Amino acid sequence: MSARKLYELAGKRDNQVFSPYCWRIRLALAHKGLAVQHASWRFTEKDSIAHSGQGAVPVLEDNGQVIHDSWNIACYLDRVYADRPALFDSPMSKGQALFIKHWLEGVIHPAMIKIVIMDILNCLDEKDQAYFRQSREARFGVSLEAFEDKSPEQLQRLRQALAPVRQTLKLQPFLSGQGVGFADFMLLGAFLWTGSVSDTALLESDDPIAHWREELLKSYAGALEGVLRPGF
Ligand SMILES: N[C@@H](CCC(=O)N[C@@H](CS)C(=O)NCC(=O)O)C(=O)O
Repeated sequence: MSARKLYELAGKRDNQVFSPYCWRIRLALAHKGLAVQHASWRFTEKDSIAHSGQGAVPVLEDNGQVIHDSWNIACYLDRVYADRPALFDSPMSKGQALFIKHWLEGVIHPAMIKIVIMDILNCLDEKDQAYFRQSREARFGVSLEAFEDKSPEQLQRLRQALAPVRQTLKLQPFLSGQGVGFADFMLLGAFLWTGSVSDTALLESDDPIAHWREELLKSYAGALEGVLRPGF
């Protein structure tokens, strides 16, 4: 058995993984060429990750260490496996990736979740549905049905919010520059999250971001095999 284990959020099926934060780490491990055993986890299985001292995934076990939080895990992987391909190629790029993390989580995820909230609910294991509804309705202050917005205007708001990515990709192949880095995995994680639960097209097919996404999906196909929704 691998000494490395990643707990990832799953839906009805064990291989229906969809958390944006877990995708980041699945991609980061693949980038570093580190083998890992995947453990499917549901929201209501708090006991199985209690040893991490909190209740959210991803959680990584690695040679006796238990690390949680995708950003912390990425920093840990780059520190401990510094001889492998980098997630951040300098302290400065790490600092800038931290800005991208907060921009994604503060601007892009919220714009996306309004579009796919009911798709997320529908993909969840039965035992998670009541927990998800109750915790998210408390967070958003309205019913999930009232929160959902699949209107063309909401899609447009998301596409406009992604303009800095489009501008960046006109001048360089990746968010991280000339090579792929954790900033790319954080954005790709957001698209894998929405694409794993929903068939709503968030990008137009001629969007340069769609091209970037396709290229990365091809490069990391091995890590995504068996867990991508058919047709993604
Ligand atoms: N800041 C954390 C966020 C992790 C997180 O929110 N994970 C969600 C799954 S997408 C979770 O496990 N939530 C537990 C819950 O809602 O009870 C990270 O980057 O890893």
